Amino acid sequence: MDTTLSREAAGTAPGGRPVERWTLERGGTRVRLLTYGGIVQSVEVPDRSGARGDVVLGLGSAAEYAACRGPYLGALVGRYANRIAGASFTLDGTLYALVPGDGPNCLHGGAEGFDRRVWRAERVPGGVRLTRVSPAGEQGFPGRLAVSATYTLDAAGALAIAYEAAADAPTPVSLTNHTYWNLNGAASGPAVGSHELRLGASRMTPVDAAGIPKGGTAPVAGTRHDFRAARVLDAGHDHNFALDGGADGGERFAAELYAPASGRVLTIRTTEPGIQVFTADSFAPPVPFGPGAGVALETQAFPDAPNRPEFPSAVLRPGERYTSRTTYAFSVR
Ligand code: FUC
Repeated sequence: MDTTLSREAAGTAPGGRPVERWTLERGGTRVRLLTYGGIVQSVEVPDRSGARGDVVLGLGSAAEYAACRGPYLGALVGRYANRIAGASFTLDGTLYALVPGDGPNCLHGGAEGFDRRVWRAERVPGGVRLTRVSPAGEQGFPGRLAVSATYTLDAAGALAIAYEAAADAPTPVSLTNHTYWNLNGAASGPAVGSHELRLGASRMTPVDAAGIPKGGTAPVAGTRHDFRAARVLDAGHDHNFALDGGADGGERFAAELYAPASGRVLTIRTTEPGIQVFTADSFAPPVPFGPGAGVALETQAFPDAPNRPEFPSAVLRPGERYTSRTTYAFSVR
């Protein structure tokens, strides 16, 4: 059986544009997403005993998401996920100034990033495709960018998010989804301390106090960043890991998150070179979740790659096609 799809009106975004909520269901998984910000609002999957529960941190309406922007709950992040130092970069000899926000740096595409936009939705086999055009100069980024994000469920209930983009001028592009996971359920208490994490990363990108890469990558061996073997998720992580495995454009293992209490397992595979692990330590009111309530696992290009020639290139040029795919598979043990 293919994915069951339904849509309903879900209020309006700031500015008055109508928002839709789409529900996708297949193979034991039910996903709700909003056309506002491409937000993954809920993901319900069975626990060890077969009881379905919501394993992401979500809110009710588009207005609630708009008012609670800081954490990027469940959002589609772009045009460039993570930080660009000094909110500027030089490409082909031209200096571009972006909209800062995280101090002097650009974070997650600027003050009005892809997470603040209403996307157009259409049915596709297995799920729904969101599209929008990011005009040239949006938040300071060069070139008009036509973007799509396609959310599908497979027969086993795995969620795939596939991104595509094309530009009419060279531009950095890095798209991700900013869902916070708590496999014991959103209301169960902290994910930190109650989950085990394993990463397919033997190196990470060291950063300064503002989260800006210092340059190059460093081995995780012997540091608190070593998740090569599963271990209990501790607090204090907001770092990008350089994923091991082939650079042939195929998906590689990124992360396995396991909650012993519920038995739920999330396995993430991606075509991206990096994954940011953020343990939500900074959550405080008015964010309606406590510190460590969930963990964000953001597949992405490396932070500040537009200013870091040693990092894998994140530049899309006219005539090329940006493609990125991440799968979130659910199981129990
Ligand atoms: C992650 C972090 C940032 C930020 C954001 C909400 O991407 O890297 O520090 O707090 O989430």
